[in-house]
Amino acid sequence: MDDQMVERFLEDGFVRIEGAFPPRVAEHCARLLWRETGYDAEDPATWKDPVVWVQDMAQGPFAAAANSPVLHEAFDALTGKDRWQSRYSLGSFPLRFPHEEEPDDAGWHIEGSYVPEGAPLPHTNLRSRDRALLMLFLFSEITEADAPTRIRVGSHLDVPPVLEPYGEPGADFLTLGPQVAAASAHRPLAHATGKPGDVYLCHPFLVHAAQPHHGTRPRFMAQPPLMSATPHELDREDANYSPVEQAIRRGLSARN
Ligand SMILES: O=C(O)CCC(=O)C(=O)O
Repeated sequence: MDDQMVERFLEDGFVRIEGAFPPRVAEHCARLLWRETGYDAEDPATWKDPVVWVQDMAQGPFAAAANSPVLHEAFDALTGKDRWQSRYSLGSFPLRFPHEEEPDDAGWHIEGSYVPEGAPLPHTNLRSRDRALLMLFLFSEITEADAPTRIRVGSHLDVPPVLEPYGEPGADFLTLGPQVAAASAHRPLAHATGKPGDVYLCHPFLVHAAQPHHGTRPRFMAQPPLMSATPHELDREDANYSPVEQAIRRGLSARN
């Protein structure tokens, strides 16, 4: 993670770390994920739904994937040293299978990051309470034909002005979805393609979407958060802003 990569993260809202964890570890994770689906990897007739969601996986290979030295270095560089929480499991796996049927979860959105007391849905606020990054961990070979996540390049800069009026309570992802989709419609498109072991580190406000899978090879990916260890600050006396915070400030000042 050098200065050029940090600058790319600020401008595009994401960086791809190739070989962030060993392909052998990815293979082991994929085997454990197949077991969760109940499908037979060798028999497409058993792949009955377009998407199977798997939640938290805490076996050794998942902890290993999340804790490679190169990822820790990147977490420090993007969110600030000691400002993120280690994680020893991975969660939120949308496993996508080639299918005639369209999935019902392919709209443009940003992730919710915390659930306020009594609220039914996760919220996001301007200072990205609790969430330091959105991460995409790749466990299968993903080309454009394998339903890669769609990303609007630079869209993280369009989101702060959308969030600002909601103040500290923020808003839930159903309220925000159509607004962030409209605010980022002009952005160019990228696809989260790559090899098993690659990881995309994304700004929490990056606007992204799934897509139907009309290829042949199941797509195995996780999109867990990196949680913050300390609250993000948008007004620091010492100006020691992390790139995540700098990008939020950039998004607000571009609007003014
Ligand atoms: O499956 C994908 O490509 C992305 C899924 C996603 O962004 C989500 O459901 O939050």
